[in-house]
Amino acid sequence: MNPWQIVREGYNPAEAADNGNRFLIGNGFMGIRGTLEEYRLENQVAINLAGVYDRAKNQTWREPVNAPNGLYASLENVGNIISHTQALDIRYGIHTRETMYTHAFLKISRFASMAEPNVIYQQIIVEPKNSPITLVCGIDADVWDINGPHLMDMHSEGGEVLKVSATTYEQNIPISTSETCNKPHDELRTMGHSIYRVFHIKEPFVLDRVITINAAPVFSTYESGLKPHKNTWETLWKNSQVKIIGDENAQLSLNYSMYHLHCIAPRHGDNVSIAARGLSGQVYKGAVFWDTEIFLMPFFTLTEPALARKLIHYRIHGLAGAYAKAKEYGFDGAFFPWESQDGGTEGCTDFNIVDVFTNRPVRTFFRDKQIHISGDMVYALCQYMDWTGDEKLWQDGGRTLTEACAKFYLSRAYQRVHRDTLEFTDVVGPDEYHERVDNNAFTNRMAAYTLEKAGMKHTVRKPRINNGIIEQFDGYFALEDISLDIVRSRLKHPKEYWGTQSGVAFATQIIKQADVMALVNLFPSEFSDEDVKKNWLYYEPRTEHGSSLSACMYALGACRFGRADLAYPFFLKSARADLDGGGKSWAGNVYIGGTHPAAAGGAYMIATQGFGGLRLNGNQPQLNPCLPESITALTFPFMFQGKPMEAHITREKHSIIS
Ligand code: IFM
Repeated sequence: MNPWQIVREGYNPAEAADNGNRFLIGNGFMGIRGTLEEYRLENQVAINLAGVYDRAKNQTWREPVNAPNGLYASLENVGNIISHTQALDIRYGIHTRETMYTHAFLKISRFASMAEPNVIYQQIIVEPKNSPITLVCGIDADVWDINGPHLMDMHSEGGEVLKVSATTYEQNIPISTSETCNKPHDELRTMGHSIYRVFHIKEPFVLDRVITINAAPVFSTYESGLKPHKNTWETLWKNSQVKIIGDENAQLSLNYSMYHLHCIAPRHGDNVSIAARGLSGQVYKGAVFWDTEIFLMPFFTLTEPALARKLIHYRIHGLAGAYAKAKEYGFDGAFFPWESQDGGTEGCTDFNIVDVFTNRPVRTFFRDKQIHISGDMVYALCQYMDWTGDEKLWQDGGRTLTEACAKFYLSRAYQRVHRDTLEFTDVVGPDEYHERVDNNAFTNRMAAYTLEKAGMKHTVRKPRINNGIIEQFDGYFALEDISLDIVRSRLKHPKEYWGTQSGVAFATQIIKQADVMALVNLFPSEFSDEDVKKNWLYYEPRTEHGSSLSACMYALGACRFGRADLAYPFFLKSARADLDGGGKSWAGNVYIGGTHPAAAGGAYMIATQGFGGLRLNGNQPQLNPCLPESITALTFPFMFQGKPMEAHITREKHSIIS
């Protein structure tokens, strides 16, 4: 098995959405869905731009913008498809398709340059078999949008350079796609604003095209773009690759996860972070959730601290939006957006789901009640500072952020007159199927952590514990305790949302995703291995894993009590989320398909913190491995307080080399 190669045989347009995620390429500035060159918007083709948002006319939801597709290419008069392969080289982010038609062979390769953020290189090889073939390639101006259209005043130009330019509806942000190529075309063709070059091909033919997004056209060749691109990838892997010995599938799957994380890291922009669906499209409004701080930060903190700092800085920069949100609800301090968009503004609405039965928007409480979000920011900041030793970030806004979040919690807290502890009522914890609950254990701990870090002396109410089991929120144990299968059997529609007060899970103990398990993992020193085990055994059968954020927390938990065998399937589930596809694509009538960066970040956490057992003990990194049977050795580089280190783990011994 080649641990750097993803291959799919056979031509199946029904797989376009899954393959679009599976074969994504990207360079942090943009993500290019892994669709075929001849596909158009109905197949979810997208060049998705990081951090560029728009609200289209008459739409309530803002979402990120897709650029006109400069990668379009198709053959005419080629007959039927005889064989077809789509492949992704995940070491260097190179997408290739090879198709044998009745009358020609076609191979197209492409990569989004890691060295030149605005640039995509494409090479088209056509080998006619017995009759002349026509190649049409250019810029398809019909852009896939979920809540569009976003591109206004579109116009196109053709000549040596093809160009389609437009401006966004809301803020007139210029968006352009340009294309150059290394051969003269036979004719130009236009369709609406789309513009194509046409080549009549009689002999084997190689065409190099360079597509630039929001930048001046680049005249170059595929080969010359490839070298700096590959060099950049080499450096990224040198600083991050986790080497797994003994288990090729685990190696491939983890490489794949980390490939995605590298593709979406916003190395080139300021005040940009990572959206919950990465750069795979407009789902979840392209917004940044707690996924980044809790599930992605460990990867970047350990492998690319400068990028991790940027991610925190995005939140510091977004404090104004968090102050505004707190004020909107009558609170002090900083209440961070649940779905953060450009500038740290809130993208989440009060009606985030559409009911499948009535097609009416449903009141959801993610925006106003999922208050653990502010504590998640403080947690990520402090973890970053502990691992990197970057105390300066505290002066550069970290302290302000922490104090502002603490102020928010103090103003949001509830105190009974006869008690001296603070409570947090009417909240939503990580388990979104139970809305408006009191004293969610995870939320309370995040609030307490924030108050501690801000130097405020207040006690927050601790969770109730029954026989070692932490009650997820007040009254949870009294809910109907039935199996996942029974709850599932109560569904009346495959797309039905399980949460909200009328959802099938709401009155039961079935939870959407790791909640208590997230708590015990994020605060490992406060829970013994035995505590973790008891809670794992209780909560796992009650967890639907309806979010891709869930599996990694259960894997990490299982490693705590030495059960790598229980962790391993959750590891593969996290690492292969986008490779295997098949995750939930609908929340009610709202489309939620796309890639799952948090699962990818979770896979990295499982490998390093779970299987490797990497943790800070006092001020020193240490290992406490829990290797699955199939893995005989694990090595990985990481940065600790400015120094490169390497963890070496086998079943017999382990060490950290600096
Ligand atoms: O942040 C998550 C949330 O925890 C569950 N629903 C999806 C969000 C984005 O991944």
